[in-house]
Amino acid sequence: MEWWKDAIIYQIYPRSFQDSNGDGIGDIPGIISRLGYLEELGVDAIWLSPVYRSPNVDNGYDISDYRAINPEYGTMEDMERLIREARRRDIRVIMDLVINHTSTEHPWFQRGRERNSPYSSYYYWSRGDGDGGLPNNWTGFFGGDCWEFDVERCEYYLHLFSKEQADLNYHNPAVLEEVKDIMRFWLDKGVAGFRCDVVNVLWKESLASGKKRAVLTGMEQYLSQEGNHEILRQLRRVLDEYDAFAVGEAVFVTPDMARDLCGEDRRELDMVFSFEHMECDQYLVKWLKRKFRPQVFFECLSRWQQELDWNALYLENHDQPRSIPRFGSKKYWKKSGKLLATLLLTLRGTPFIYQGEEIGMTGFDFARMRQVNDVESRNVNRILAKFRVPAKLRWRVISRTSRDNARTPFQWTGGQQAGFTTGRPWLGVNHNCTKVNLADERRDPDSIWSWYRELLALRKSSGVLRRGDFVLLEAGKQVFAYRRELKGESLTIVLNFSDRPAQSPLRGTLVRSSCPRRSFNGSLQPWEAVILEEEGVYDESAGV
Ligand code: ISL
Ligand code: CA
Repeated sequence: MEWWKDAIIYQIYPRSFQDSNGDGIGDIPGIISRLGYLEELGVDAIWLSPVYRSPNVDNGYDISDYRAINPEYGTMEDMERLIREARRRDIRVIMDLVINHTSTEHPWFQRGRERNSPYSSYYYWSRGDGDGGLPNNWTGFFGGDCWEFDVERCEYYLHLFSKEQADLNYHNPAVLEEVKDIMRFWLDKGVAGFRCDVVNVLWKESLASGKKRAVLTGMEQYLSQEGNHEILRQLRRVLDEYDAFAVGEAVFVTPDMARDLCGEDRRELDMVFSFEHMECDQYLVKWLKRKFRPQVFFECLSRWQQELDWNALYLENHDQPRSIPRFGSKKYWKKSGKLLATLLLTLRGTPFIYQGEEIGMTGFDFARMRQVNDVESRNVNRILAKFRVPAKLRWRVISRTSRDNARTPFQWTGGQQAGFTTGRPWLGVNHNCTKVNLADERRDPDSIWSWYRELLALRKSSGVLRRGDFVLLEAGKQVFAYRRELKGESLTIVLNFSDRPAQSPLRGTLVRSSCPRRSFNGSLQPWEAVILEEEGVYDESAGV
């Protein structure tokens, strides 16, 4: 039924969305209490970051029981109520499916430590090279090597992420059967589908050492292998039993690789989250920031628009620092927030709004490492300290890139703890909640939030925006312009990514502008976004 092609999906990071019982931790009853808000905003589905039982080393991405709810978040009854209440409001629920690894507290891992247990080969165990060396030279996503010695079994196990997240071994067919059962368990409860975590690294072709790289040495053994495609095709059969949906998080993918994961003829995923546009402001690794170059960003986005029939569109999620300080301008906070909203909601694909993005949240305002929770940031801090990088420089790197930037509590109001909790929040609330908060923005017709709502409604009412083709008009140093076309109708979008005004050769009847104006004569204010209709004919002489 492809409902997801017309949908706008909202990502919830449950721990930081809404606390209901004053323990400082967001929870499922909290989410239920905000369904009215999500309905008012106009989203069609919510994707919940993991709510399964977990020791929370990686905030739920380390699962110890796939069929239980983390008691901090509520009960199974709460979850069932959420699904029900959401459905009543025509909002689908999508769960996070983390199947590359489990927590080392998962019973499979615990029992698998014994060699003659049926779970013995659910994970990658290896003795290493015999004289104290590791089994291979691979390096992990959170920095450092990716083998941990288990004293009980006297062997190393593989972990591409933290050492508390052991990689599952799909060479053992029982593992895939377990995953299928887990999917059916949740699909039977009425979830509409899954966001599949790091879904292109499941299959490790071999454990051979790899060519040394700046990031992820060894990736050629597991990045988008044929074995991985076979796994996805099997998962698709389960999804098809329920007409369910799947978006995959695909790391280090090129458009070619992405097409193989979600091309219509492939029968694997419906769409993928890719990363290239998130890498426009870095050298090699995310910790090495460089100045954001809008043109590189435009070219990247256009390439993905042109090369894939359908994209999962996002500018933020729980792993990425907030988009305004990154791609926009702190000085032009409101204007650049509106411009980024326009970008997200006018490209071809399914837009994913991350909680807080719709009010222009800007990351954390922490002053020191002690305030940071993210396991990745902590690992990196430790590694940098080992290499004697001074604390000040470490903090500079981490404060700009830490995933906690996206994880501070949602700013509902300008009051105590931003209305997130009556207790002490698990992660610090940004003090700018007095200025950036839903309560104020909802009252203000000129706010970022009001702009989101308006664009959501516009996209809903416009077949061109939902389904139209993408045609690139300009990817300049500061202006990004494109047309969406469907059956002879078209809309032109012009975005000025700069603190300076700009001039565009494009003309048309004004549909929307993020600045107050009645018509459009080609001049754009700083960070202005305009949507034009009909006569949006491009002047070829200006050159594209
Ligand atoms: O930036 C990255 C790669 O360029 C990483 O953030 C990577 O995409 C990410 O670590 C993978 O993300 C997913 O799996 C992790 C979990 O920590 C993340 O929160 C999740 O989104 C392990 O499950
Ligand atoms: Ca709580």
